[in-house]
Amino acid sequence: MSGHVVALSGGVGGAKLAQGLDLALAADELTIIVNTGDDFRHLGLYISPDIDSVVYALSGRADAVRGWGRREETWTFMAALKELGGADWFRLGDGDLAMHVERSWRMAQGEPLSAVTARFCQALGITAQVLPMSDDAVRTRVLSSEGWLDFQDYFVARQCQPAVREVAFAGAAQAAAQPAALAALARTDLRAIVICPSNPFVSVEPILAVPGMHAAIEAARAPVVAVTPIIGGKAVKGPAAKMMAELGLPVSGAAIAQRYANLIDVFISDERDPLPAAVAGVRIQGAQTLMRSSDDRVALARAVLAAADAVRDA
Ligand code: FO1
Repeated sequence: MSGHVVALSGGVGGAKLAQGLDLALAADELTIIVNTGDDFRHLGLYISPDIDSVVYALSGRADAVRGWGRREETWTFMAALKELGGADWFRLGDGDLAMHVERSWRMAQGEPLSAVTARFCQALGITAQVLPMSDDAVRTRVLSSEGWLDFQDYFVARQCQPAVREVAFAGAAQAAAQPAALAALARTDLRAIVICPSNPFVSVEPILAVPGMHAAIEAARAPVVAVTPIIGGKAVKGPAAKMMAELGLPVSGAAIAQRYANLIDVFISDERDPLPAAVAGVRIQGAQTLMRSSDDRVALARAVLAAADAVRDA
């Protein structure tokens, strides 16, 4: 079956499935709408961590162990910065630095984030359309046991240690959804919308908080499939499980399925977990969701597409 696929993605886990979809689909069949709630300015540079992760994954440059940044990275800049007494809590590798410098000066000239991202994709041979959810600033903030924290202060500087009480998306109400993202969701040849196995609270929900995005997904003429970021009561990477516990939710795929219930047609749980109890209007099925290799990514992408096609054919 052919048709266009739209994926919603955060960083690490989302980028892996985005890469699987990219490998499983033809060149012009994939649009990825990426969370920009983690973006911030650091050392005068504009950093867009989830866009970076998706671009590195799709161009085969991602570091598999750290989950962010480039593989075969060197750290001369960070060592020199440390010698000068500079801020070394957020690590920018030597190769990665090029991305942030090039992006920052272009944005300072007035180029929007979407245009810079498209430029990078073209330069790195990425054929999928990679779109920031908005070109306007939306900033994820965490109300924690230590008060309100900007996202990277919570995530990197504080290593997700403070307990989370609430998550907010500053600027979301005033942000304009990326026009190309709305256009992709409105396509008549749309085959599937995929919610990648990203953290629901800080990676997927910022995208849904941009006005028009939720409604565009609801109105889309294609099945919506979400993949669990929780396996065996744990997040594969990152603080999703810890956050769920702190927000008073059961740490399970079932709780994620419930959270997305009004938006999705299919929930893909990990095959090692017992299938979550029925959620009204949602098909629940198991698949191998842990993506260790490129083959795993493609296999999961194919399982997701097959699940969407089965809903369409039913
Ligand atoms: N994550 C870390 O845990 N420590 C870092 O020093 C760090 C640096 C970094 C630099 C560029 C970039 O694109 C991402 C970076 N990340 C780092 C990852 C990132 O902050 C988070 O993984 C995402 O925001 C969550 O999706």
